[in-house]
Amino acid sequence: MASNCNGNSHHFKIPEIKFTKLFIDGEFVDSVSGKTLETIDPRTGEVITRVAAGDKEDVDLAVKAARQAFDHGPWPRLGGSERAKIMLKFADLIEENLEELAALETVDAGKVITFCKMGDIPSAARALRYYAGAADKIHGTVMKLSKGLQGYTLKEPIGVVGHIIPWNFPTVMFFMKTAPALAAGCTMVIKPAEQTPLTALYYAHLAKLAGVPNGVLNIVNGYGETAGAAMSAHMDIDKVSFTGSTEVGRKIMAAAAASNLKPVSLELGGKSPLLVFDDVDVNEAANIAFNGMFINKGEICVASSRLFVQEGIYDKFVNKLVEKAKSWVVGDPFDPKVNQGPQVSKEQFERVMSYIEHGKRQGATLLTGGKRLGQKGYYIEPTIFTDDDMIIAKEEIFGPVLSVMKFKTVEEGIKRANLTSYGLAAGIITKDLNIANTVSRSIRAGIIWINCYAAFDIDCPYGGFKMSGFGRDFGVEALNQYLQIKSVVTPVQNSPW
Ligand code: TXE
Repeated sequence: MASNCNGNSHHFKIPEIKFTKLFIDGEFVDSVSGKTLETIDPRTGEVITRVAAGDKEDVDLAVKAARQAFDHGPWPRLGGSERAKIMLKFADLIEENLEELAALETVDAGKVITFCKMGDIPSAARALRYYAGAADKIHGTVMKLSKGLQGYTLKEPIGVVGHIIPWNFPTVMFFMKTAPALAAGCTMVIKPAEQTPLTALYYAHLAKLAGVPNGVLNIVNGYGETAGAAMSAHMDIDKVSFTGSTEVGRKIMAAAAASNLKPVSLELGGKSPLLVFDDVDVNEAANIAFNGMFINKGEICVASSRLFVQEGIYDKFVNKLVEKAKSWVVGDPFDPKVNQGPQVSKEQFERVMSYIEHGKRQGATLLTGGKRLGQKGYYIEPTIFTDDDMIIAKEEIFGPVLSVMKFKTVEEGIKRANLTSYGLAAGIITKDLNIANTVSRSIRAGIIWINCYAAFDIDCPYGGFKMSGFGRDFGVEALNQYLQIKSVVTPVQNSPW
């Protein structure tokens, strides 16, 4: 391990926390119960601040405001270009406050500041601009029907949307869900993860400054079992969009079915395979594979956590990975030299450590890492096991733990890659176009990267196959998730056709 700079935390200043209340109907308000929740600095385990904790009553108030804004307010009735104008302003305001937002995200989620500045926060502005560009291009189709009829379809906003989001990419998730919903003309209630409530409240403030009307965008921080459950069971929420665990995804779907049958879209976890073939440049491929796994401290749903390396280069490849792990800097995420910050919470830290212990007990070979770093905060060494068919290679760990496995033939690689109940992402590294094409068609996953990994673009939809969920974020597909189609049919009198 190159370094662990836990002890230096005090060198980096925590930004001032300006917003700690719920945001309902355009105002920052306390929760009805007066309850609050702690948000923790994962670098130290200390409390950053307390924010209002919403419950069913607060969700009811937020939904009421969103309903009113949808049924009677201007937002869904504005021309698309008018909504776009406000969204573009919102994007500009995010860029103007980039430094502060990046620091808030870093202290709340333990994400490295350089990535927050270059990736997460700018991606918010990008998402708003992308969907603003689509807001005035929402078209139906005209149909010449049989028996003297003609018809057309209208794409209408689906209504009041509930967004339930996780803690690993608080900003990216916030905008991958709210930007298309705003463009569609929906109104919404957002429940950020209880571990990372801070940036969402700042975004609410900026939305108001940009001119998003009251009631369109409401934020109820709170716990999943209370605020989250109240949203999925709500009779007046017309759609729920969720990213999180498979277990909670099931609960949300059941609650939606038992209430008003609202449609849901679910982006759940993964255990994504990356296949590396003999013909590659080992150094380049090892870079892709290493980053695919350890970026964002392994707290990324598409992490390439099952790495299959073809036998001809296996030994050399594994050595390269270990080399990379040794020069990977784990430490205070505010330090620009650092590659990996702390896991988001004590709970996640313990969960990851227990998987590591389980791997050791099951007899997996530990190549590097496997230990906590420092005495304070939730830092874990980048950990690499070689193993086959063990629990650690099957279940989503959601931390810096990689399983490397050896394979012989293309057919075997495909078969083993598909041996999972998940189907979120996969990667292939090869110079052979035919192998790349065959494997990409054969793997059951929502996004396949060839000779790159975790290469996201707002214009490229992604989402799950199998138990990784359904529905798509990003791209025009995401916009369609917030629209519904109405068909209008009318007779054409005296038509000669
Ligand atoms: O997720 P939860 P957790 C996976 C990853 C991780 C595991 C557990 O494997 O280790 O899930 O993480 C809200 N009704 N992913 O426990 O609980 C919750 O408040 C409605 C993968 O943190 O699913 C938060 O806002 N909502 C993933 C959100 O759901 C409920 C990202 C996600 O939390 C609820 C995160 C309920 N009953 C975790 N219970 C990905 N796909 O990227 C909780 N929530």
